[in-house]
Amino acid sequence: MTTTTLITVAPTGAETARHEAPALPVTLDELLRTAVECAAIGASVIHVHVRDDDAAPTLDPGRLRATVEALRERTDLIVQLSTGGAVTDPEADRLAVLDAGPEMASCTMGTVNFGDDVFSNRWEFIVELHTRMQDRGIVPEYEIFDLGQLAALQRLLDRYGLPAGGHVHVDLVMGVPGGMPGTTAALVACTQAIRDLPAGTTFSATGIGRSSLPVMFAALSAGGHLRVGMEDTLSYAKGRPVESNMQLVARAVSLAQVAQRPPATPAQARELLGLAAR
Ligand code: KMH
Ligand code: ZN
Repeated sequence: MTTTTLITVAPTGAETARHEAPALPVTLDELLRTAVECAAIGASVIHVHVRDDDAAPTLDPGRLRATVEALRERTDLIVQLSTGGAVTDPEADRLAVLDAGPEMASCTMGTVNFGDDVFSNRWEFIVELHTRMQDRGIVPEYEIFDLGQLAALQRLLDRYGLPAGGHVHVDLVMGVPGGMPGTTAALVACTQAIRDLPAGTTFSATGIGRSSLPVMFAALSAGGHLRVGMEDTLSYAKGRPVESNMQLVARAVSLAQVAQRPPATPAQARELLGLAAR
């Protein structure tokens, strides 16, 4: 029985320009401030994309490493680097993200139309990410943009074995134009497919844009965990732009408390996800 809620903050992403959302944390200082604030109110995981000096998305190895080190020094959050990057990032650079030494990294389970773009995740690339993470003891979060990607995950685990730590955790990224819709029905369909994955598999969910709230309610009622943040949501309510990542985390925390599943501490989150204690 799930007693706590893992709350992941995804503060920046790779798609939104600073001028579209002035509160978007794009510098290391801004990211650290956001991380400290969100950790203080209940986030336990941070899903990280970094930006360059012009606030453009980058997978620069030096910046990634410095970001991981600074976050570990300043917070107890589980640092999960994005290997998705931006839709234009080459596979080699996405694989090299693992060299920055995060505790966790994302691993998207298939190619998906992504608005007007294509987010490419070939089978061989997925296998390479999964097996490199196994070798290095990095715990994956499997990003699921569509129902069939859960079947792909089952195939991956059948052929290549469990991830580092032995626990399987997926994140349902719902409402991307081109992926599954951010609806209760779609989330329930995913929970059925998750039953075919190894016993104890956990899931979190995030709804892009206006699907944020319906997905949050559906995930909580289905025993799932939550991801929120400005990577996914820029509108707090109709006509009200998001003021900060903390505002979104605070809302997730209050809903988790209403559901009587308070936020997991980072230590509880490490235990749940099969990570070594710090
Ligand atoms: N930026 C998207 C194309 C991930 O971080 O792993 C991919 C993404 C998924 O954000
Ligand atoms: Zn991401």
